[in-house]
Amino acid sequence: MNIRNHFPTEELQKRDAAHHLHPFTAQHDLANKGSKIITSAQGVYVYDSNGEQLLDAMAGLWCVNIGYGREELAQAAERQMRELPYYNTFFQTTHIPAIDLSEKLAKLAPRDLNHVFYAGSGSEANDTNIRIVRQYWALLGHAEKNIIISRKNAYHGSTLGGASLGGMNAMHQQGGLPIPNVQHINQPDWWAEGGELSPEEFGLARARELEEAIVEFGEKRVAAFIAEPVQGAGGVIVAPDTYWPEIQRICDKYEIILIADEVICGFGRTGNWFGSQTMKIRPDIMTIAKGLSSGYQPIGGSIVSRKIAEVIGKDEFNHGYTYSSHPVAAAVALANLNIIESEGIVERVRNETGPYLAKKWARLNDHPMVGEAKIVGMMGSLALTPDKANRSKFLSPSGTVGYICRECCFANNLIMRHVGDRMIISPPLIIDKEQIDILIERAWKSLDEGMSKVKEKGLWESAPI
Ligand code: PXG
Repeated sequence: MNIRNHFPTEELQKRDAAHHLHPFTAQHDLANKGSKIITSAQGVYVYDSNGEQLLDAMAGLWCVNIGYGREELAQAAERQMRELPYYNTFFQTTHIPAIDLSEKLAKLAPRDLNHVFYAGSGSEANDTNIRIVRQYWALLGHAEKNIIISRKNAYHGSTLGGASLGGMNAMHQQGGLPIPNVQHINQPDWWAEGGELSPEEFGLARARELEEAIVEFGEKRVAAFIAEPVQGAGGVIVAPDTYWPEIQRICDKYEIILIADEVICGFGRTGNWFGSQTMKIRPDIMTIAKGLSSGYQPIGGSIVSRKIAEVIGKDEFNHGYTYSSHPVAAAVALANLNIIESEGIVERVRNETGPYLAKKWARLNDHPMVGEAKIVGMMGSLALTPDKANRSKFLSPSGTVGYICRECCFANNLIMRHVGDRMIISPPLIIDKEQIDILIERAWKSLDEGMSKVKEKGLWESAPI
């Protein structure tokens, strides 16, 4: 128990419901139920207002890579706030945290990705990317090369640009999206959409949709392709092995800018500094956020290649945010990267805790409700099914069963989320083997309880194939 001195939970919930609008939430439903109030956190655990300790297998929102409670980051923020809490980099000025962080990122990023444009979030960074790739081609005399191809069920943010790049129908429906000249091809989700094809055949087929789209819209019109190395918010969808090499081939052949959205995959999540390295692709631009500061400060950015920086630099780039290269956020991000590096966190995920988690996670395949257990580094998913052999979906609307299981996880003090009927994890990268054992134990128990509830409610029924 770890109850701090604060108002009683019910009172806090009432005050929250009275004035606070939550993201991606049906507000009235939440007001009736009452939100869970998180009061403090340490390591891989968060504590709620009732004193419960929950294992945070989502690292907040895929971001707290170094875990909670790192004093060094608090000190970096405090130091920077005292020295220079704010200054902009618009009008021929700069500051030391921006210089230091950019240099660090240029060193960490692969190949010649060595210039950084900062934003306050991943969404903003993807908006920046839209501007960058269109301006790049315009400056080269190809203003008509302005179509960006993305994927259905991708998540690239919640701003108008980010949500347009994303392939979430529910988001497009609200607000008249996507913006013009953004097109979506199908995702490489073999479990849900592979049909009779082998994963390898399916991976190739889905990658070739990019080529078909380029041919359809015209090589002269397509500016860029954007994708997450592993789709995160879409349900931790790992493409079959054949997918990425083919995507790279197509981008090379047609000279399409490849944007790897590393907002989740970056900074160790997949066992390398960047998911692009794990998937062996060569992006021209990488979107970063989340693990960049381990979520301790809001900061995102676009790391672009030398070639793109060279072209963009020819003219004034009419774009920027008040908080682009915010000094406190930059100082905290740098302290975070130094910790990841000096403590060998990426290597530990790659060589030690990642393989350990992978072994344990694979055992969940034996659970009668799990059809597919996928894992890359420290991001994993479980496809829930009433009939493994046929890769059946549930008859109930997607998400019904996932939600029931998520509630069981919460009741077992495990924060494991659901996306539709997939369960997902993305724990802090500092999770140790003992904590992984606890995670798996709670996950298994929650799946058992979830399955019982699903059966009790008469929901153990397959959708027609
Ligand atoms: N790209 C990717 C790949 C992301 O996962 C963004 C861009 C946008 O970043 P910001 O910092 O603007 O949120 C994200 C964010 C979820 C969930 O439910 C995932 C994200 C954000 C909110 C919810 O899994 N990812």
